[in-house]
Amino acid sequence: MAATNHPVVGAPKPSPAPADGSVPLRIEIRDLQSNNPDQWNLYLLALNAFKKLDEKTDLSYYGIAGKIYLICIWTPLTMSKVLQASSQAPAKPSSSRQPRRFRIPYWDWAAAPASGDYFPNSVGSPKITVITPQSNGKAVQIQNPLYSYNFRPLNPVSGDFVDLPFRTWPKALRYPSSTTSVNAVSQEDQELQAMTSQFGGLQGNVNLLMSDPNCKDFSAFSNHARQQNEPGTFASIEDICKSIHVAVGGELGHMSELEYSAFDPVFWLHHVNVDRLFAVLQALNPTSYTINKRAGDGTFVINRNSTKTATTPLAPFADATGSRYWTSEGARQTTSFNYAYPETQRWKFNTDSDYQNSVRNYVQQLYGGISNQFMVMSAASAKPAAVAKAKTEESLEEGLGQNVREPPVA
Ligand SMILES: [Cu+2]
Repeated sequence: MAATNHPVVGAPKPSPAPADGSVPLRIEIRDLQSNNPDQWNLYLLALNAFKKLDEKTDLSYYGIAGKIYLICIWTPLTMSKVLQASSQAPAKPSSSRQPRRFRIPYWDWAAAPASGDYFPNSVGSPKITVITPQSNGKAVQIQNPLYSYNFRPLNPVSGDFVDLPFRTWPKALRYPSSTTSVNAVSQEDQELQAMTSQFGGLQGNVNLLMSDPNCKDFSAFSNHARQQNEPGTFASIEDICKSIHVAVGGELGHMSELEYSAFDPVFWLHHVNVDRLFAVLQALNPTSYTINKRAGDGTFVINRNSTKTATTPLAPFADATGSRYWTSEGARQTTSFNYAYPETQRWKFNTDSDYQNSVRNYVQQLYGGISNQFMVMSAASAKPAAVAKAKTEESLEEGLGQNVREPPVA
């Protein structure tokens, strides 16, 4: 592959740009599916088209999944932009599908799903229903682009797939039925079981990250390096992130192995959610977004023992110029990349404290299940709890409302 720097600029702004500074939202996958069938359809068609791009090109699914897996947080940006481009084609000629408003969805594995599918049905099914440009408005079944990735061709001599059994499997697998057979299949019931049984712990850990004073510092909530040396600091996003990889992939499933994880399409839904949790944490702790530290061993873009700060270039992620790199300072706000989350619609609030209250309400509503019940049971605090709950529902409605209120489709 050519050593080209592809600028990371995010999906395009809606045109004309809204006067209030709002940007389109990334929506939870189950909400996107049930609240916005048209964008959902667009997503599946775009992902399908994207996965068929020539594996030899940098910006194919294969090119991105195989080469950029190293830096989990940034890959969905790249992915979102490319998916956006793919979404243009199936949308034509109907402009009402609003491909410019399409944003890659996330899978919130720490919030209780209304339908009880702790692993989304839409990701675990081999087939899925869509309306294609050729199907005359009728729903037809296709191979589900969220289910797996078929290697075309599998190329074991390229060096990408040097490990057995990965170099023999023609597609990405979850809980492979055999670790030696070329014909292994995914065992979907197992990741559903794992996600269901681990749900309570995941929800509690996310709540802890968002609420515990020990987790207010970026170095504490972002990674587990600190945990080893400083007892008393617990869950980090990195720890939670890893546990999802393993719960979804199972033994020798693609998600469980760093080098191969991005070939399972659920990787992107998962990492968009990690990006979202960072955005929420930053909203709650706006001055804590970087670590000034010596780099230790270094990497292929970071010199050994060099000091990293908020203005250190984040190679290889080039900005719009194509020749300079993003920095932590420059990449603080997701709005710089033309997207936000239901929780992080800053433009709706007059003051920082109103905004933070709303974010805290979201966190309580989504992840604070147990403490919420406790408060309601206590007579003294029943009223404040009820007020907080009502406020939260209002904010949630506002959050999802943008998606729901989009102009009706033709
Ligand atoms: Cu990851």
